[in-house]
Amino acid sequence: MRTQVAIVGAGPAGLLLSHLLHLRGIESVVLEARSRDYVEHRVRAGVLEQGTVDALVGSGAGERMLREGLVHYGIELRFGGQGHRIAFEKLVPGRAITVYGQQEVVKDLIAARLAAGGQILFEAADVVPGGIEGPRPQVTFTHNGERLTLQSDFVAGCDGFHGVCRDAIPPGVLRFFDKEYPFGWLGVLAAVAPSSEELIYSSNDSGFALHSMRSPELSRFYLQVAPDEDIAAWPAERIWAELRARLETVPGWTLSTGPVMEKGITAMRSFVAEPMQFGRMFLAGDAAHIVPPTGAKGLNLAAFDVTVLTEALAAWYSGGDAALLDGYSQACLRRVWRAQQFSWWMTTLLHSFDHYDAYDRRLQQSYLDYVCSSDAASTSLAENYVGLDRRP
Ligand code: FAS
Ligand code: PHB
Repeated sequence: MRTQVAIVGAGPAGLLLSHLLHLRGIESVVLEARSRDYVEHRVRAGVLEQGTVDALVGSGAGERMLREGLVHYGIELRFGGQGHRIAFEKLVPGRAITVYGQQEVVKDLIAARLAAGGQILFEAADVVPGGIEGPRPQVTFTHNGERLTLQSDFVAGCDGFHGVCRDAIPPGVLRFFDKEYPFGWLGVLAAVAPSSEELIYSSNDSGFALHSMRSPELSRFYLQVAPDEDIAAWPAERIWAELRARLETVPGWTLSTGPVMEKGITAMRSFVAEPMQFGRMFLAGDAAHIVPPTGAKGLNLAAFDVTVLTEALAAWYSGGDAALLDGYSQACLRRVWRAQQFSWWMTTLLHSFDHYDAYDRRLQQSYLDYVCSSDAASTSLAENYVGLDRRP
């Protein structure tokens, strides 16, 4: 098999890259380890930055998102018995977020690719990238019981944190930066109308809780739990009791409950691999970096990486100009580190840390109070949350 760009991974990064390349007349083949059904139902991120919305709409894959996505002009920080709205319309006029599940983005991009005759090989096993240091890389894999080789000009590693592409780069080339957090998130999808119009980030001594949503009928919640928490220890009754304890902290506000459709525990980590490229291999999305989901940046960073990579590949194919390809990593890393710092900041601002003493907790409360009472401080939160403009 032969193509111009071999893409490993059919998550948001790989699918959006394939779609954007197609619009520039550049061929690709996407190799995905899991089934179509699996990737289309994997519940993950939920908040799209303005730039991601623009990329989807601008590329013709945003029509259902515009119809079904929930546009929000603010979020609430809840602590000390009070709710504090971060009003985007006041602080960052004209910018908003769109709440639209990652699995919906994946469904829309798969549909767009297949409608355009794109090639996505699901259940591709034992993917092995090779020859990435030379001009003719290839990816071998097993599909329908047959061992195949895909020859290409470039390989895009969009296979997430646990993929194989990052590890295909020779030892000693990459430098890793990482941080583990002393807690995880228990994510819950519930068939109940949201109890709030907008997202609520709630900070308590007993732990953080987030009230998000997916539609007028579907709510999405997260609870800070121990990093090694066993999901079996969280029956629905306990989930609702803890969500109420951490969210019903403002007089008169109550949480509606309903059937739990899906629950799972996500580790919290920060991670960056530098550089995000080697030879003809380019890493994008979680394959290159991970952020704690507190700032809702993971999916949006992936989208940004592939818009940069698309421009670089288009310059190379249209005129042999390799400057943007050579500068890909640098162009992405400035925004990657901005999102890393913001995600770390939101996480340390809102979560409870066992090693915090009484003095630390007072500092945290004072900082929360300052962020919500100072226009300068809340503007900084708002502009990072809705996403800085798309210039690298
Ligand atoms: P992805 O991990 O989405 O996609 C990688 C794809 O590559 C997957 O489909 C995988 O099956 C495939 N793959 C892996 N290895 C392969 C191999 N060897 N061969 C072929 N294919 C291979 N972000 C938020 O903003 N908010 C959240 O609430 C949030 N929650 C999350 C919960 C979980 C459990 C996880 C893991 C992540 C969460 N994230 C969240 C971050 C997440 O949304 C990522 O940022 C986003 O999926 C990044 O997209 P990709 O880079 O495409 O990686
Ligand atoms: C979500 O809706 O999944 C979500 C929203 C905001 C976050 C993280 C996750 O910070």
